[in-house]
Amino acid sequence: MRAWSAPEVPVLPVMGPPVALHDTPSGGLVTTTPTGPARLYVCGITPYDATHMGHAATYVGFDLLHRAWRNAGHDVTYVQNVTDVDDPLLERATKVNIDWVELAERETELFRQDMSALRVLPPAAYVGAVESIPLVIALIERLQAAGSVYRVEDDLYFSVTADPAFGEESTYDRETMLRIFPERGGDPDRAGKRDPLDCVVWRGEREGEPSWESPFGPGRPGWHIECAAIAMEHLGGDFDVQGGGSDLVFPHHEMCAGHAQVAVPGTRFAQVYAHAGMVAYDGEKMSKSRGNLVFVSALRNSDVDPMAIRLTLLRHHYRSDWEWLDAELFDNVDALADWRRAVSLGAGAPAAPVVDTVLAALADDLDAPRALAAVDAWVASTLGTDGLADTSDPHASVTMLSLLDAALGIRL
Ligand code: 5CA
Ligand code: ZN
Repeated sequence: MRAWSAPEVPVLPVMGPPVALHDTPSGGLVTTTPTGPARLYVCGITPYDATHMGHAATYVGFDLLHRAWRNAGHDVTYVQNVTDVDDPLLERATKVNIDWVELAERETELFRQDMSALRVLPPAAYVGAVESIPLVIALIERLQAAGSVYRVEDDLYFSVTADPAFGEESTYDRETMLRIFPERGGDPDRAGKRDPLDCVVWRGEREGEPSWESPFGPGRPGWHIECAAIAMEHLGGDFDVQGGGSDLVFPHHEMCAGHAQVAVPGTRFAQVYAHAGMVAYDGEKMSKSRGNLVFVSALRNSDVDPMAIRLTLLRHHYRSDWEWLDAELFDNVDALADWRRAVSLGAGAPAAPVVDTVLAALADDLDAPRALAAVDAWVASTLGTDGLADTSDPHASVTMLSLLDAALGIRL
């Protein structure tokens, strides 16, 4: 599948520090140590509706990781999927009476435009579930060979007990897993399952649903096996970071890890599992199923500067849960105007210390709010809003422009 076009990113004259990231399984900070290109997988959209601020916050968050690695001297191999066949997509297509393929293509294209506008660096491989069906079939065959797959009517299930490390990604106890599983696509009560937590890897054909031929009969891929197959194919085992929103901690990332670890015993799926917080609106998690959405494209259509949207997202640490407030967007439109005024002066307050602070903050679990505080302070000193204007650095504007672009993805 085609990704979106890459924005130009300035190369900074100084190298950023190694990047540390919060890891869900260990609950602590882990310094990433890529050997060769840093390998990142971030779970992509299910394209049945437009990109909302929750999606945008997650992808902008992991874009900071992409940029921090590049600024630390690493090449980055970034892979993202598109869940272009799954229950919610098919349900929406039926509801609005449009062909599911057309719906998926339309919303994926809108997502590309939203990501470009927000200056999110594109993945090197942008991979759909449908085009990955041969990979999914091959992975299911490996799981079958390992004895971890069984049939319930026309569906194939993965035995979670086949992975000795099952549960280590989320660290949830069984009771918590059983509570969350049905809320996120699981079917604990299905008769014939060996363990209520076992998940579907191949869903046999249902009337009115699309299906593909396979050695297990016609059907379509389960959700978790899609990401496991795509990540293993495009990144190999034990890649650096598996990312997504915190709603994917369980079952999605646990099951992906389980599939990969049973297919290739003795390996880990990913070294670090990183999760972005949930963005709410009107007091509840912003989600397509609840309908409490603020769309990136709607704001763009109302001539909101995408950089103001990005700045608003960056004001919140990627791991925190927060609520989208329109007032914050307006504040950030004003802040950007101040930033632009400051960099238009040429000279300004010393920029080198800001470079160090911003790179250090971002390498420390992508602490964008701390980085932005340093930028705001530089703007205030340069404009003299906190006293006398400081113009002691003749090259300040040039330095700041490339720093904001390279590290934060804000192009003024
Ligand atoms: N296609 C699957 C992943 S394989 C999926 O979860 N799609 S999604 O469209 O529902 O979400 C896309 C990405 O946005 C996921 O990483 C998800 O964790 C994240 N996300 C969804 N809702 C929110 C939200 N309210 N706040 C932050 N991130 C969110
Ligand atoms: Zn995924």
